Amino acid sequence: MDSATVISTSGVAQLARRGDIGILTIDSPPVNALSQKVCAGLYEGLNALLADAGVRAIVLTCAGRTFFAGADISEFNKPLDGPDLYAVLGVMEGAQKPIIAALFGTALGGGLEVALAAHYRVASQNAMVGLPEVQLGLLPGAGGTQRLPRLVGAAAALEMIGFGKPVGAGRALALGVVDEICAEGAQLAAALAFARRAIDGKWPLRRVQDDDSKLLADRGNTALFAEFRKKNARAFAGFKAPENIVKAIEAAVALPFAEGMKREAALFGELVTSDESEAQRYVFFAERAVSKIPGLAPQAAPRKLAGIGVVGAGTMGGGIAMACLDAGYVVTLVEQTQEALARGLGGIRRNYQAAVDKGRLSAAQLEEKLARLTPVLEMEALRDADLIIEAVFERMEVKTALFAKLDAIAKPSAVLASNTSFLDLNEIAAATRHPERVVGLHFFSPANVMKLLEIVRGAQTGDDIIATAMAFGRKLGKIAVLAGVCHGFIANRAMHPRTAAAEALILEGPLPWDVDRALMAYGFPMGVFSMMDLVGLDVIGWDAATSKSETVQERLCEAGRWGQKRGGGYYDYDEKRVATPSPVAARIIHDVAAARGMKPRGFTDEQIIARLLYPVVNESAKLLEEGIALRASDIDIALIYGYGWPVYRGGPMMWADQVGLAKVVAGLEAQNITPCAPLREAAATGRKLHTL
Ligand code: 3H9
Repeated sequence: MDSATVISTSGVAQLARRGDIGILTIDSPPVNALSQKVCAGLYEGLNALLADAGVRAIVLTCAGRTFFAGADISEFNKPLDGPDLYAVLGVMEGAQKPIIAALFGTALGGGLEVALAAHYRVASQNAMVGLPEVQLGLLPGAGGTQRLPRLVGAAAALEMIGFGKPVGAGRALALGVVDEICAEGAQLAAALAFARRAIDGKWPLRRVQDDDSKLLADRGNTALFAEFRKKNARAFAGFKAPENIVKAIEAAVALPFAEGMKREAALFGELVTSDESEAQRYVFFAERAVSKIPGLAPQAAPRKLAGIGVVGAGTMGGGIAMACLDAGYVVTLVEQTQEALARGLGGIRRNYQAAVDKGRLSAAQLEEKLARLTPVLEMEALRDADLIIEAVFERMEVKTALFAKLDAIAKPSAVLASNTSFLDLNEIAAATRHPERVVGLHFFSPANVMKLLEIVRGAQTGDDIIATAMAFGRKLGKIAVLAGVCHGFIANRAMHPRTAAAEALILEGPLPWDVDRALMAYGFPMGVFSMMDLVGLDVIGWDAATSKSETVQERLCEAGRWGQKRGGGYYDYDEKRVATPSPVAARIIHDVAAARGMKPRGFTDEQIIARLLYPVVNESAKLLEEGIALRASDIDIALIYGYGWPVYRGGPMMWADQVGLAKVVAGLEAQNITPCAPLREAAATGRKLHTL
């Protein structure tokens, strides 16, 4: 192909010509987000090519790794300075020359909306396209909700925009989102050839907004939308954006384009200023910040890991082994007795079999995974492992004895990790001759499912070990959060006050189901009492030998109400483990409260939430102050992925800022809890807690 002649390069925009075809290339690393600068470049570049009498068609593309990946998320709610995205789209749709967008990489959000305002779209075969705004608590606000349905029909648009999952180029072609796909990386050549045909064939200027033929069938079809809402009510609960998206697509079907655009703008306006979207946009950046560890020695490269050893085949060890197998590792699983090993293996096989039964895994994949697992009774089998993860009984002397042994067996380059949830990692590391190779890998149960992995850095843990652990977490598909050593690390320590507050609160009036209902209405997937029943009341700090019938938990446990496994705890459970409020538990609570002279009173859901979650905010601020967490947003991420803190609340730090720190401080004081100094200082000075 003849090379193009560059006409000008200014800022992010390069203008070039190949014969009578103009090429506008935007170059704004890393992902060509549509910042104000990019919009200005697009606006001026397009206008220049449109004004150039020698140009008869325009190809629009990007340099670098991707076509525009969306609006610049960091610029929402910033004052506008220059032409915005709407102005760019106006120029495109008013153009009297065909504009062909050449897509590659990830054409997402505003990026796809730009492409939809072009007359034609050509995509590299490995490109992904989509409107993922819902994941940021938004809707596609640059015509996406009006143009995409015109190309793909209302039902497909509901799926694509409602869930925000990008589709591959092949599917995009089948749906009608793009007009042609080409070999990987050949999008510019293909778009130029496409433009040539458009010029020579005098093709009409095909504006998406002008053709609503695919929408006609659904005009008046209210059932389509009602069913979509009903089917997804659970998935969408608590989120604001999905409902506005459905409304916007309803408008696309029912209204002329210009009116639909006005409706979209109003619905977008509601979302962009909402707390939910502010929280979700923050989480987007927080998720990316969490993997950045400042101050690591530049030469601290991750070690290569191939073989993983797991010591302990209980629930945690089994889950960890599965997580490693799922990531493609070769795993050696060690237990002390044949019986325990067989039980652990049985559990792993059963879990995989359940996935096969649900069609999520093939029988061949199951066998392939198990073929990479070597169950053994001898610790010496770990001599070649690159990483050994201990998941044995949570007692210090057990762990130190094991680490001393591992230290002698493991090869010098091996990383030694403990899955302890509460114990002092430094003491564990001190049992070895090389504490610098000891790290905490704190998985959450079930370890093969839960996304959070806390990487615990001991006083002597080497930088390269931290780098290795972070890379390992990524390979497992986890969100790895770095934590310092303290009792409970980040997630468990931050959430402990919630449990303590809940246990105290039920003596004051609200019953466990009232508390759980308030938490679920707030957005947690499960209430705190349901959670305790699930884990087992007997294993969370109860000892039959010392039980004195003083607390509700003691009374429940003494009565054999150990939770779900016993058919009753705070709730009663039927044979299918369906919970109902328990009159027995209510009586015990009443009796314990009466014995302490407490009289029940009413609490609103808001008061229950303040009572339970303000102490979490306080503990989180302490974690930050003590340097246990690197940044506030790491705590938010840990609680979102470890405890199901609703993403549209942004975690405790973001939520506290939205509630108002003065209110949180006053609420804590009303509970006789002293707000920690940084929280008080932030409230007094107007500083935000939720920094990235
Ligand atoms: C929208 O378009 C609204 C419209 O309807 C218009 C309404 C008017 N903005 O993820 P990565 C940064 S909403 C700003 O690590 P990957 C990111 O923070 C938007 N920055 O790479 C990171 O920075 P750093 C709809 C962004 O290869 C760096 O780029 N679009 C944006 O794993 C690399 O990102 C979306 O929701 C952005 N839009 O994944 C798409 N995107 O290096 C959001 C990325 O400093 N983006 N950055 O940490 C993504 O899904 C992924 O970033 C992508 C690349 C798949 C593109």
